[in-house]
Amino acid sequence: MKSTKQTPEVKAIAGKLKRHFGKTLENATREELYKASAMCIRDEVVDKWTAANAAVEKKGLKKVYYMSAEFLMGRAYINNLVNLGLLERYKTAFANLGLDVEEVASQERDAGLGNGGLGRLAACFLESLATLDLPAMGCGIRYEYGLFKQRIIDGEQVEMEDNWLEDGCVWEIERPDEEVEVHFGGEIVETWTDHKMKAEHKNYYTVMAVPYDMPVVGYKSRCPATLRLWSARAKDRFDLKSFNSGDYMQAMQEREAAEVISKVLYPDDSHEQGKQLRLKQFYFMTSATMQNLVRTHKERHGDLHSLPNYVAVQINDTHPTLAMPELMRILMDEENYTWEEAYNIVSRMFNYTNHTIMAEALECWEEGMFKTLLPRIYSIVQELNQRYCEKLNRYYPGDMDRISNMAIVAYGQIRMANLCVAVARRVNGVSQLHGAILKNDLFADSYKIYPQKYLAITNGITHRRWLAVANPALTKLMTETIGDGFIKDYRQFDKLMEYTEDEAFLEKFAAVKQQNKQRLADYLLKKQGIEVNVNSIFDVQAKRLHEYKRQLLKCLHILYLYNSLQQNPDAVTTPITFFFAAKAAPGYARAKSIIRLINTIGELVNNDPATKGKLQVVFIENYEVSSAEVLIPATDISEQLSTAGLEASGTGNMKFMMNGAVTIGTMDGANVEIYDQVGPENIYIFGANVKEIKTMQTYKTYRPGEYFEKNLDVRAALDRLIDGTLPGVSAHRFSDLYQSLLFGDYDGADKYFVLHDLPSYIGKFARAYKKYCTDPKGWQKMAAINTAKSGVFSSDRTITEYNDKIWKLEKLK
Ligand code: NBG
Repeated sequence: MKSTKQTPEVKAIAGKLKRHFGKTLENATREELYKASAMCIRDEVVDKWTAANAAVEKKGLKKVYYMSAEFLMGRAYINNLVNLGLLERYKTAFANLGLDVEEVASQERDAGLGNGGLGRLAACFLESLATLDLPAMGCGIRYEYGLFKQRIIDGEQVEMEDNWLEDGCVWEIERPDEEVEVHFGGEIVETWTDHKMKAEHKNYYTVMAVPYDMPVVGYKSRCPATLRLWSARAKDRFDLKSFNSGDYMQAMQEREAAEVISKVLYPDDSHEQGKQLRLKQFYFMTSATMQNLVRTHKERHGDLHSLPNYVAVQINDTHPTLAMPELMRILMDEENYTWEEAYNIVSRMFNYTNHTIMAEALECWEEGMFKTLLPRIYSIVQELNQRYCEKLNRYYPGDMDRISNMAIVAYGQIRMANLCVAVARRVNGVSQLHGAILKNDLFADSYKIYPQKYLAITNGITHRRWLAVANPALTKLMTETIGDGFIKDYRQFDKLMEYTEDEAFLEKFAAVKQQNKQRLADYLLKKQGIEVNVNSIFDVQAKRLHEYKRQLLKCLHILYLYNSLQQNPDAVTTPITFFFAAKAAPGYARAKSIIRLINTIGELVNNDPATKGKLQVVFIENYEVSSAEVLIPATDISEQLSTAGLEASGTGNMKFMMNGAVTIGTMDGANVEIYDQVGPENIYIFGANVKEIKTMQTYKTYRPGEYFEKNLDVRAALDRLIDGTLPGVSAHRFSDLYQSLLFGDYDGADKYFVLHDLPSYIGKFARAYKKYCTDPKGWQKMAAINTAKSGVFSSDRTITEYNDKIWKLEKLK
């Protein structure tokens, strides 16, 4: 390491190295350099954050609490530098030390406290809130283990623990002074005085909730957001009494039992499991947040009646639902408010976002378990239910079917979505299509009573991370072309439209893509030892593995191309690399089989002389935020294949579009709005739309067998799953997948309509392929239009809408 010019940053880093590690610039490890420099950056962040918190408090500004069981933050280092406007200085500092800032930054572990879209959306929202100077706090759980790390061994997914806190996290600040008690179990004793019931919770056990704060800085703004994550601890960290009496196991067990609550993020995406611990986790984070919020408000304003003027709460899917009955409990049992007073406050403060209509993801808790674990919350939920059903009976007199469908408690189950819909002030969907499905389908009966409750706010992504951080080459080109105003103001993306006919610009745009393809190739060589052809088309499907997202459809398409090449070597001229990146929930056997299938198809096409060099299948291991940042900017074709009506929005689709990929997709979720932005000539739409799917469902007219019989291409592709020609697996390995496509799980049809949409997909892909091969200029123009039209998918737009329509926060000036 050469140590030459001492910039202020170099000096600061040297100072931290000396004080915290007893090292110098010359003998520090890369990891220590990362930590020392991150500490310098953190100082800047914390200065800003402390000042902003004081200013927000002084001015008494309203704040949004964004409650979420997941925050998929990824790395913070480069993002913080970009947002603080310090990237160039740190680049120079490390260049002086003979190092590359990106390389240092890659020492940071991803904060992977989320599964997919829902958790990443929460992370994007915090960054936009900060950039827009809107006072905000994200509230969740400080899982000791994030989402599992995925390894692929012999083609199969293997899960490893993600011990992300092992070496500490530079960005978090522990707040022991703000810890609170959370109570579980026990029983409720009711006493009546003057016609007023007092509920007392007895014989409960206590878990301590300790907050850790992580400031999230915005881009050139004043008001960093706070991500507050709660960590569970035993009340007595160490019970000396039982230890001394020789009862070591007892002492250790109690501690373990408490701390297990924040041990691990549930790695399921739309699939439920581990019920009781999950319920504990959700109550833990909601109770801690509500107690904290009440305490803060009382300190500042005394009276809690004014809470809704100072606080808006957004519930991210149903996981934090219990915050509503929990606040009722605090107001009634601890603050002596009447039911009516408490309900009045709660029903004005809370709003609920629904993120999926998949039935298995709409949380229900078994009544018995709920009552045992949370007896007081149970009685409040019962009362909420009773009053709600009485109200419903006035709208739908005697219509018991409808009322029991809408009830909060029915058939021994407590239904979180119904509780949200009953109590929350606003209920929103995450794309226009999804919002309409909520109104007309999922919550139709409630919508008829409370139409003013419902709205749709299309998701967004922060273009600081997904463009400025992830794609510096494109950011530079855009800055040279239209100035850097777009980084703060998403509306300025549109200025690029002027250049989409400009040959010189398009050439540079293509060069940027090429550079990013090379970057991905280097990354894969280093990480997985895989070589990819940077002169091939990069076709990417990256998202959680789920049947409704239809990775299987893509598999069948590749088998179709493979079959075509066996007969006609000219069927593929320009080579194509198919990238898949996906984690499957560990308990979701079929999803794991699909991963195995992808890798098996890879083995087939990557090694067959007829396809080698023309088709390549690459499975990117352990898809996470930091790998997405390398993958997305390198993509030519973005695969968005969900069955119409099932993907609530999608946000990956927006990231790809922004980075100049052309979408091939169904009319689903936000794809519909991408289509509206770019126009039919700049997107490839295939397959059945929502209406057509509905018709097939209603009249049961979908018969997969017919596609199999009549379409020889479909049949030949599908037959590969069971005819013994796939390498390395027995002929039975994929018979379940085969069956699922032909017969489904019930009703004799696959509920994801894969074979129905496959011929249409094959046709559309062929059109896209032809365009890419025969009209490269035309393709570049399409790609550039996609970037130019992506501004509206910035989460700055999304957050502005939430604020205008729901939260009504005032900016910190
Ligand atoms: C996901 C949807 C996506 C959507 C994100 C963010 C869940 C439960 N839902 O379509 O599947 O983009 O939420 O809203 O993760």
